[in-house]
Amino acid sequence: MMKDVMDAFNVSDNSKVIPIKQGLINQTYRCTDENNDLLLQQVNTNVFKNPLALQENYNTIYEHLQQKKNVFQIPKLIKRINNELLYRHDDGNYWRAFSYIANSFTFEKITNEQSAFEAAQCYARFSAQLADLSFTLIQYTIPHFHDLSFRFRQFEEALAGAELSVKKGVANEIEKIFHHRYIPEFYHFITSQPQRFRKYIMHHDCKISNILFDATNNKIVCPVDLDTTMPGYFFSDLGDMIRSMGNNLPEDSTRLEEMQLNSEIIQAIFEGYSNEISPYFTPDENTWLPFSGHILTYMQALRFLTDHLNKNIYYQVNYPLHNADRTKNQLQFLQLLLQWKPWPE
Ligand code: GN1
Ligand code: MG
Repeated sequence: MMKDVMDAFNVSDNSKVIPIKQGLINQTYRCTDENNDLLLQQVNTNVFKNPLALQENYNTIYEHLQQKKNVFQIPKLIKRINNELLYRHDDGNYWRAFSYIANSFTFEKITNEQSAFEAAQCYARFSAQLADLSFTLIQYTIPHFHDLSFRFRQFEEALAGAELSVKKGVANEIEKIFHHRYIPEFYHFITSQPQRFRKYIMHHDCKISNILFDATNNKIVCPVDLDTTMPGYFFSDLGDMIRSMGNNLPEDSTRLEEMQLNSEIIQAIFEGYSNEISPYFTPDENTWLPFSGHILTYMQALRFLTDHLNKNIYYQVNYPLHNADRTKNQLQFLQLLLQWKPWPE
């Protein structure tokens, strides 16, 4: 199978193929020979129903960034003969290829405040660079992706359809989701005030591992994994950074008594992000920016819990209670965020 894919992108048979472990969604391999160094990636079509939309968005973003001076260069898409952006294997799977940026590396885990600051600055600059790109040129690769009202409805449906025994096992978590109901209510308020809260093109997956660093000087090269880059509200990117980098434990750790909120890292993220983005945001967005982490952490707990109730149809799991454990972890982190900066009246 791999050979067909390699042939499709003109990768020679004697290339060195290394699987790249990243994320919960796509399968990626690095292929290297004397002439080429590229990433082959299988698109997860359960998640991304329209793989061509991913590729077209990528091209649009790539070309838009090319026109800007002195900004990061994102990896180039490798096209097939006759300019095709995707390869569809006989087994129905879709594959694509990117150039591998030489001498780059990613962090799995944030280690210091300086990198957190720079990563946040990078994601903010990315949105800023795309601020003059018309929304009509970007396709919604996952409709309602960070739409908290929609996520709440999905949760309610999953709850209605779940087996009693499954529900009983996560009764506490279900209760907490309802307890923090004011968060989806605040989201509803945001969406009902279009003058005060606008949309911007956001990355929507701002993990530290989605940033390439230069191995020589440790400077940031560019953000990668642009599949969910599309219009969204002010909280998405900052919120996901706080959620994913501000927690001292991995998002599926069960050692909850050891969980700590890393306030220095969160402050660095906040500064790096808000310094760059504030001029673009409305006064209301700037006021509510510090609560981005609460919204995203709640949304992630909701998504993991929904998937657990649905018996794990979306996220990859290593054991049956994996999504339940992820939910507990995210709810604990939400609790720490609330204690750190109390939600206003
Ligand atoms: C998924 O696979 P990864 O890490 O890029 C998910 C994100 C979640 C994340 C939680 C398309 O991202 O929204 O925050 O898992 N991406 C999609 O680990 O659903
Ligand atoms: Mg991703």
